[in-house]
Amino acid sequence: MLINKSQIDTHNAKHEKSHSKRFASISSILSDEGVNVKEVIEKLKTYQIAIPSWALSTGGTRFGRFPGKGEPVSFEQKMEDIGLLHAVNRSSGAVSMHIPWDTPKDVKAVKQMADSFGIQFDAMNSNTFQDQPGQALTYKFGSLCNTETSIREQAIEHNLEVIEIGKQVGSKSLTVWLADGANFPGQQHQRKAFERTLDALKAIYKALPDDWFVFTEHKPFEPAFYSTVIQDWGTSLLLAQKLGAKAKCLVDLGHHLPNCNIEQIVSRLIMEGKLGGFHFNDSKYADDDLTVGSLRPYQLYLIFNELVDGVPGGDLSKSGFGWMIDASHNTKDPLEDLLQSVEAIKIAYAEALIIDRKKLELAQEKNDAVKAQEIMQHAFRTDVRALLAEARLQSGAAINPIEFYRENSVRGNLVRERG
Ligand code: PSV
Ligand code: MN
Repeated sequence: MLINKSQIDTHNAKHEKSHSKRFASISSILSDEGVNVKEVIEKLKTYQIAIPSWALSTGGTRFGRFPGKGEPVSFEQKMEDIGLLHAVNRSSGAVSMHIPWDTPKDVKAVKQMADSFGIQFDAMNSNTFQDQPGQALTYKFGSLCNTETSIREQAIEHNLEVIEIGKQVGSKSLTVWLADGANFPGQQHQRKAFERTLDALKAIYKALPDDWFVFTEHKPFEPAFYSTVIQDWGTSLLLAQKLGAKAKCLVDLGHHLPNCNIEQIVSRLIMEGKLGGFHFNDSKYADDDLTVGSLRPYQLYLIFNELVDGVPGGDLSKSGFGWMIDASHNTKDPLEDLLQSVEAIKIAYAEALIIDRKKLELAQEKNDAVKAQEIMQHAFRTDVRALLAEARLQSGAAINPIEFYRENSVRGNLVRERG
């Protein structure tokens, strides 16, 4: 299903009056506070968030899945859905591919399709955490850390194949998440498992084109419940430092133990030039993969505060980091869910952009904790949604993406097309 300009125009005409009021009001308040509203809007317009190729269908839990209707089956249909999202919000102009879950039959055709929708290829994701049909050797006891050389070689080979596909579509990075670990104390020699993983990553690193990065994604548990080989950002950083300049760390928000200070991890990684990118989601208990910002929007904002502070000019679209949503569950329409996630990410970004950093620095230097908190929470509590709507309006997207989606019965049309 294609979204045409006249549908967007009709929607915007209906909503423009109330939007203009809100935008005029927030612009005047922010200008009085010394914020360059035009600059904020420009940054919001260029910042794009990648949609994972696997998140366009209803997710599930290990207890089952309740598939929705009109869901994409082929990779081409998934690209169509991302094109649709991007047409509605002009903020989802990238896709992150998962291989082999979403291996396109015709890579060239998919690239052409992406170009026609204005979609770039963000990081490629390899998968050595499951056995695939017809696979020669099992990953039951790990992939890159496996005690068997032949299994490690098979996993390395898979990563090289993913790089090859990535080269054809114009991606510039590879994300490696490993399920490697142990369920029981003593099952795995901790140091040897790390060393084997490092050696295997070295082989992958060697095959990486000069203008590519490899990201290691840490996770403390699941599916291994006693230990994982890349359990935290310390191990991830260690690997990145040992591998070289093209190796960086990817932070999945759900891959931390409860109450972890993720924003501080982000700050440290930026400081060392080792932040590679993000997998965005939200969670209450563990790796819940819930809609971004649905539970802890303040944490998300604090992460964006570190990003804006750490990236020159606070312009995240020029940072070179990977920005992917890694959320999926079995309750919402996946497209509406992704629209909500993108919105939450951009709200956090906009709020971080309007922080009065000069005043904050002064408060920090004077150890004025009360003032610092006031400044931080003032920006967080400012309703920036009209700034996002204005950025969309200027980019030719819908003022209110979810309303647009419902007004135009997008899911209904997809069901008619796909069944
Ligand atoms: C693992 O929990 C993870 O976060 C990795 O990024 C995977 O590639 C993704 O989820 C999909 O299962
Ligand atoms: Mn992830």
